[in-house]
Formats: sequence, C-alpha cells, structure tokens
Amino acid sequence: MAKLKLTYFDFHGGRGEPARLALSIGGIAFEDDRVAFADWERRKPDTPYGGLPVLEVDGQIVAQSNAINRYVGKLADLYPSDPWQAALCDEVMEAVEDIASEIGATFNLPEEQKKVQRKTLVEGPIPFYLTRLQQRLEVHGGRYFAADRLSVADLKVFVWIRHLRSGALDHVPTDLPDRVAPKLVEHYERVKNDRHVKAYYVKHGITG
Ligand SMILES: N[C@@H](CCC(=O)N[C@@H](CS)C(=O)NCC(=O)O)C(=O)O
Repeated sequence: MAKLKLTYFDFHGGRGEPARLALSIGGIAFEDDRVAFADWERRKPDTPYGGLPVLEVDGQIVAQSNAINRYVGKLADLYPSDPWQAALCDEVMEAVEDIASEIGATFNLPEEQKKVQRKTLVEGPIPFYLTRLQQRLEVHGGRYFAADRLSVADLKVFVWIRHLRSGALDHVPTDLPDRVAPKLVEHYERVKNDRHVKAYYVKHGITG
C-alpha cells in the first residue's frame, strides 16, 4: 500500500476535508498533516501552485483538491467506476469549487468590503448554487449525487453546507441553506449520519 500524507490547514473543513473524510471512511491509513496558519508562508513555496491541499503518495506530490478527491475516492471506493456516474460526481465537485472560489475571494478583504461582497453573494451566487445543486440531487434520485451511493461529491457538498451553517462566515445567514435548499440540508444530514462520517467527527472530538 502506498504511503500517503495529506497536507491541509488545521481546521475541520475547507478543500482538504473531503479527502480526509474519504480516506477515513475507506479505512486507509494516511498521515494527517495539519498546517498551522502561522507556518503557512514558510511552507507555501513547497506546494505546486501555492495552495493546499496537497497529497504526497510515496514521496510524489499531487495538488488540486478535486484531483485529490478523485484519487482518494478511487482508493476508498467513493468514486464511481461507471464513466457517466463519474462525470456526474465531477460535475458536482466542480460546481462546489466554483462557489467556494467566489466565497474564498472575500476572505482577505477589509471588513467593509467583505461585508458588501458577502451581501452580494448571499443575494445571488450562494442561493443560486444551493438551488441548482438541490435540483441536480433531485434529478439523480434525491439521495446521493452519483450512482445512488455515497461518493466524494457528497462529501464535498456536505463540507460546504456544514461551513455555511456553521456561523464561521460573517454576513452569511446560517439558515440560508435551510431556507432555500431544504432537500440539500436533508442530504447534509444523510451524510452527517453516515456511521463512518459520525465516527470520524467523534474521533476528532466534534459533536453536533
Ligand atoms: N484550486 C485549488 C485552490 C487551492 C486553494 O486556494 N486553497 C486555499 C485553502 S482552501 C489556500 O491554500 N489558501 C492559502 C493561500 O492561497 O495562500 C484547489 O482546489 O486545491
């Protein structure tokens, strides 16, 4: 078995969390390398594109969260083998990436600008992606985004909804997903209640 090291920031969310979850669900041993924000400037030049996550596999590095998600999804049997279902899984991960990038662009703005930009996101792009993802979920049976079973796409959406509802995003109402995409919140609960996902958060001391 290859030796895996997944490097991401030291919090329970973001672009690295779906891969952490997938590896844990699959029972695949990996080094969970968590970078403290204070160490990031020093470590940034060692990454291929100046961002995290990165995954080291037997000493070789792969970057880009969705490439990592696909790779670990294959290892953990959380990525569809059927090409069409795989495309549906990819579609959803890229859609989350689109809106996550828009939200990410507000992180380092001065407070007033951040407030304005987040208000714009709350009035347009965030509800847009929530409702469209909900539609795509329903088109494909309403339970999971691809192949009617848990995949890395579900984990990526789960992590995004968890972030939106967490209160960690200033100026984004925590009840936004519940108001505009209740079926997506049901999906979030479905993933959250998966026994492996539950066990992962219990192991990390996170409840609720
Ligand atoms: N397209 C990349 C984006 C990577 C990215 O921007 N990651 C953020 C964390 S979620 C980051 O490293 N931010 C710190 C920085 O850009 O200096 C991916 O999907 O992995």
